[in-house]
Amino acid sequence: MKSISLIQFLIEERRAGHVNAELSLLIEVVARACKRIAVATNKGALGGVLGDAGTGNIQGEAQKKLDVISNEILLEANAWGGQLAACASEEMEDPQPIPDMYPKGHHLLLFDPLDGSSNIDVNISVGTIFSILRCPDGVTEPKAEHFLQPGTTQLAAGYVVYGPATVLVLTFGHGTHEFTLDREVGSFILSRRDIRIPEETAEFAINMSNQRHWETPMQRYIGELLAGVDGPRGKDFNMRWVASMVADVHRIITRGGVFFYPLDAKIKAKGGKLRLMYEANPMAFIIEQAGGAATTGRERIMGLQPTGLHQRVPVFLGSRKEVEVATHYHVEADRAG
Ligand code: FDP
Repeated sequence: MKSISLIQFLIEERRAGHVNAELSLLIEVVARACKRIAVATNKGALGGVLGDAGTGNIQGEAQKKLDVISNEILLEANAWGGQLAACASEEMEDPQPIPDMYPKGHHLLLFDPLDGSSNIDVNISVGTIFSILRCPDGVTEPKAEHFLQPGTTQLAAGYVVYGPATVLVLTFGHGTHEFTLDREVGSFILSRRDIRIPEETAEFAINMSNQRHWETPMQRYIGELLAGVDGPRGKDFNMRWVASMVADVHRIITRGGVFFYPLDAKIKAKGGKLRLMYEANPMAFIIEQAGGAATTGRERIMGLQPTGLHQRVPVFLGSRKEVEVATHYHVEADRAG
């Protein structure tokens, strides 16, 4: 079979009118930066990149050295290319403007440079998540408010999982596609086109240690899955939890399943655990484009009007029918008051 590189794929998609030149170049630049992050993560202890950076991000979370390195790689790679008006990252409170010495483009890039950082030091898969928006017309110096666009307006979204293989999963609204990094050649090669997530599943991902803090409908839903073949669902469910969202989502993209980070009493004041703009929205776009569903447990994630760059939301995503059942339980409980 003739292999198709990411660059070839993007050229073909440009010819089909699915992506414009500036956006396809931006995707290439992000993918190139992720190759450098893959090299850094692969070096592990030998690269002196493990452990804490000794700093905290704006959300009060301890930063790992690789969080900081990955953030710098993405910022540096994207500063000079001329496709961006500004960048925003989990690791920075405010958007980063494009330095005056470089030309500015029409896009806004948001990213979580290294998701699942608690897994870095134990050699478990981590990843990068990104979302691309259009910079509003006439805005030359984008501020946080210009990034606050609903997920439905995303032009592209993707993630790279740094696992046994480095894999890029990408959408720009015409299906979800997977590319695997050929390390010898240094290119991402198309490995799955138009991925489809099975509608039904018997596998779920959730941090069960939070169970006692969940809301009643979540307790009910997971309780029914755990009851298995003897319970109301009439089948046994299996559980998987990597604690790297990228790895858990990649499993779902590969063989179906559902992922939940619901509201619980500990995180209620914050609105949830995962960040809307650079975790939930891009993952929701990728999942929906593969035929799955993504909600907050109450409404479609991509329909939310964002209120803050670092806003958090509950996340339910994956195989459509299962997300629908869990969401229905929450909506029904709210209606019953
Ligand atoms: P992390 O904080 O390690 O970056 O993005 C947040 C995230 O990881 C997700 O990748 C992961 O799914 C989740 O948090 C893990 O949460 P728990 O610590 O509750 O397991």
